[in-house]
Formats: sequence, structure tokens, C-alpha cells
Amino acid sequence: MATNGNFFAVLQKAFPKKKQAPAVWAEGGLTYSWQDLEDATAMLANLIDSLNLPAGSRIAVQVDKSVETLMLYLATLRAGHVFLPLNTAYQSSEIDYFLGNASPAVVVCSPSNFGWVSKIAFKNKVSHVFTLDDNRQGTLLDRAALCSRSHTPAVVAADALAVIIYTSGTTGRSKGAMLSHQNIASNAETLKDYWNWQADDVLIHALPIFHVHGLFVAIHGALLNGSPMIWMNKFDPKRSIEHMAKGTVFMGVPTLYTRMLAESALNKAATANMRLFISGSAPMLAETHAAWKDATGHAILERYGMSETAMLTSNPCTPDARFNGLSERRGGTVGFPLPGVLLRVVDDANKPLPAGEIGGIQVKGPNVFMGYWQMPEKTAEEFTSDGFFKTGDVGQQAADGYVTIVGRSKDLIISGGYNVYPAEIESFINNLDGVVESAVVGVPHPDFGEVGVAAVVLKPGSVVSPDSVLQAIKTQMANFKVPKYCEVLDALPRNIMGKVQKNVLRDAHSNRFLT
Ligand code: MCA
Ligand code: AMP
Repeated sequence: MATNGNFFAVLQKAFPKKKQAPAVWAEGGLTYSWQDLEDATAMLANLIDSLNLPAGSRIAVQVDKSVETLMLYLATLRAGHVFLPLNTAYQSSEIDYFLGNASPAVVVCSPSNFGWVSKIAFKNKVSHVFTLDDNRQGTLLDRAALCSRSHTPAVVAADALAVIIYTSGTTGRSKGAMLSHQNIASNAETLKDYWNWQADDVLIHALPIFHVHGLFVAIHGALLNGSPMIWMNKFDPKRSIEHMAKGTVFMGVPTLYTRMLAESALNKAATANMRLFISGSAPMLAETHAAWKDATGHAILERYGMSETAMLTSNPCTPDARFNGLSERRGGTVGFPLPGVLLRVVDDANKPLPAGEIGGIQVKGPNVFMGYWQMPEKTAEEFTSDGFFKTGDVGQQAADGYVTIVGRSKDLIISGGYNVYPAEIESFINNLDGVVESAVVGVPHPDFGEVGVAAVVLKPGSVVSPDSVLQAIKTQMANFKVPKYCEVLDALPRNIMGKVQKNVLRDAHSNRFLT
């Protein structure tokens, strides 16, 4: 029989032989052993099996982070279905879109959201709605408790769909990036090797698990290495530093690092047990990289990736033989293409550029996704005729191999590691009563790296305050999408072609949040 392509089966093989050893230490005191992980994922997978869902059914999950959410993710793979994580900040109109677009068979939500989520779910013909909170309560675990602890992982092809991650687009609504078992397995295996995971590693897990960074990069690394995790349901800078006495690996977006840098407890002694600090999801300022080195003696390893591709490049962990044995973790760069990833920098005609020249970044590799869920035209647009994926990021690769991201061709704001597409906010503002048009730009912010600022033009005679615009967005959209400032203008700045000059707006507000 052909080998099982199910990524859960790959992870399960990597679970340590000592089943009673700790797999997860949760803040609050609970310890979960590898046997607990085995049993709980079996029970949840048996519950999923008992629903008799068609193969490849989507299981949409919008719940607070907990170890049980991790179990649910693993159980979904184990049962051969498709995990669809949703940011807990999403509100009803956003959830309505995702459920309508993905047609999940199962929705799992927080008990406190059951009222509104179940209405939207039933409207979208979802057959099963379960609840799960971050304290092991809810109908999901009540039902799973009745199921057997024995379960054989479903046999699936390596190229079967495993996870859908929604990512917003420069135009229109979000697109579901489809990742196969093989996509996530190949990336996890590459990173296990490249980041030199050690037998005694302990991961401090501080990120949310509804995006690639916390869900794939962090969790897969630890599980594939059979390493325990210190599990934080919510990031806290003080407690993260305390955990470093026991932990060895930390992964975060730059905001997590700047918040920890502000703590007096951060010093060389507090981080002496740590082996590796990894940053990604947003650009880390070279100053932050240098400040961290100063405070702790550790050089943060920055890497670069996307929901569509998982990880693409990384600074070296140990000397990289492919690049003359270079081992420097160079601040302001995202390092080398990972083994197996082809990366090229091209001009507007897709022609590869020489080293050092700036252009569009395109990639190819076993980690690159299967396409956007039910959007074949969008998928085709994003690939070149020779099979490279257009990242929408602009950068250069130096002669010695280091890749630097210098900007984005996509109109995107990355705020505290979350992506905000101005087009989505602008279209919402433009539909408000009394508004003619708007423009949303990203400007530097000391905590979130970048935040949105909105400029709004009103219809003659209408009275709309900037605060009411922000308030209206807040009631309908995830909180991280709400611009941090809004102004009313007589007209948007335009060039002679009539195109809105977002750079003029960005310049006008570039110091708004900086001291
Ligand atoms: C919270 N707020 C934000 C953000 N987070 N505003 C802008 N950007 C944000 N990221 C809002 C809150 O709604 C609140 O507004 C106010 O800011 C203060 O909230 P605060 O309590 O400080 O926030 P927090 O709960 O502490 O969250 C900050 C955070 C969080 C811990 C930095 O944003 C976070 O966990 N970010 C990580 C995101 C991540 O994992 N990204 C990976 C994506 P109000 O008071 O008005 O309600 S995966 C990816 O990008 C690719 C593939 C990759 O390469 O990894
Ligand atoms: P997402 O849609 O959440 O997958 O975000 C992916 C985008 O985040 C990439 O296309 C980049 O623009 C950005 N990104 C991720 N890691 C880095 C990094 N280390 N430096 C700069 N940008 C990054």
C-alpha cells in the first residue's frame, strides 16, 4: 500500500516513545503528555468521523487559543478533513463571508458567540455547530468525551487539501489559500533541519494559532521534533521572559520583540537558556535587531513567508554550505531561500534581474500552495507561465545570497503582524452615508510597526465626524483593521492622471505616532 500522505501520520511518528513525557505545559498549571495528545486527537477525530462528512469537508474554527484548539487542528488532519482557522477578531459580516465562501460542514465557535455564529452558520447550510472555550468547556469536548481513544489516521494523498487560510486581496474579498498535506509537511521538515532543532529544545508558544506563523511554523517545528511547548493562550511580555528560564526557542512578530525590549527584566541572564529567537510576518527594523543583540547577546533570526507558501527564506541558523558557509543573521534581511525553494527577483516583464537589483519576488517549491479556493482565475493571475508564484513583495538578492524585502507591489498594511488591505476598509468607508470617497494608508507606529490612517472626503453639506467613521468600522470589522486615525479632507491628493497619491498622505502622517 502507498504510504499515507496525511501530515498527522507524519507528526504522530515523531511523537517521543516516552508517551508520559510532557508535550505541552499550559499556563495555568495543566500539563499535557504525548499520550494526552494521542488520546484527545483520537477522540476528536472519532467525533468528526461519526458525523459521516464527505471527504475533504471544511471544519471552520473561530475560538480563543487553547491547547484543545491545537488538538482540534490535529484531529481534523487525523480524520482527513480540512482545517479552516478564523481570526477571533472577525465580526459577523466577515464570518458570513467566510462561511458562505468555504461552505464548511462544521463550525466550532466560542460558547459566548454561539448565538450569532450559529445563525450565520445555519443560514449558510452548515450542518454542525459546536462550541469550545479556552477553559475546556463546550459541546465539542462534551461530545468527544464519549468517543473512543483509538483511531487510525485517515489515509489521504499527499496532495490532498489539508488547510485553508484566508488572506485578503488588493481588490475584492478574501481568498482562501489552499495548502495540501505535502505543502505543510515539506516546509515543516525543511525548517526542522534548517533551524537545527535539538533534542532538548522547548518552544515558548506565544502567537495566535489562526495564522501560518503560530499554527504551522511554531507548532509543526515542536511536534515534528518531539519537543515540548510552553503554551501561552495570550502573549504577555513579562511572562514570556519568565518562560525563557525553561524555554529554548521563541517565535514572534516584531511587535512581540519590541514589547519585550521595553521590559527591564530582559537581559543576558534571563535569556541565557535560550537557543534561538525567530522573527517574521512583518519587517523587523534593523534597530530592533541590534537592540535585542545588545540586551540579550542573541541575534534574532529573521525569516520571510506567506500564507500561500509558508516559509520561503530564512537567515542561517548554522553556517549555510550553499552560501559559502555564511552564518551571519543579518538584521534588515530575510536571509537565504530555504533549501528546495527557488526564488527569483524579476522586472515587470518577468525577466530575472542580476544580483542587487530591485524587482518583484517570485517563488517556486513544494511548499507553494495549490491555489485559491474556488477562484481559478485569481490563481492563474498569480502564477507565471513557468510556474512561479508572484508574491507581491518587492526586494533584492545580494551577490552573497541574502534577500532583502524593500517594499510591496500589493497595497497592504502589516500591523502587529496582521494584514490589513486598504481596499477593504476604503470600500466600507465609501459606503457610509455622506461619504464620497476615502483612502487608507499605512504609517510607521512604534508598537505595531505600521498602522492605518484614513482620509475621507464628504458629500457637500454632510456632517460626518472622523470619530464616527472609525466607530462605524469598529462595529463591523476585526479590531486590528480599524485605522488608528481618521481625517476629513476637501479632496484626496491626485496626480495629473487622476490617481490618488497615497505617498502624499503617507508623508503627511509619517510622524503622527512617532515621538
Ligand atoms: C490589537 N490591536 C491591533 C493589533 N492587535 N491594532 C493593530 N494591529 C494589531 N496587530 C488593537 C486592539 O484591537 C486594541 O484596540 C488595541 O490595538 C490595543 O490592543 P492590545 O491589547 O495592545 O493588543 P494585543 O491583544 O496585545 O495584541 C497585540 C499583538 C497581536 C499581541 C501584537 O496583534 C498579535 O498577536 N499579533 C500577531 C499576529 C500574527 O500572529 N501574525 C502572523 C500572521 P481597541 O482597544 O481599540 O479595541 S502569519 C503571516 O503573516 C505570514 C505567513 C508569516 O510570514 O508568518
Ligand atoms: P500573509 O498574508 O499573512 O501570509 O502575509 C504575508 C506577507 O507578510 C508577505 O507577503 C510579506 O509582505 C510579509 N512578510 C512576512 N514575513 C516578512 C518579513 N520577515 N519581512 C517583511 N515582510 C514580511
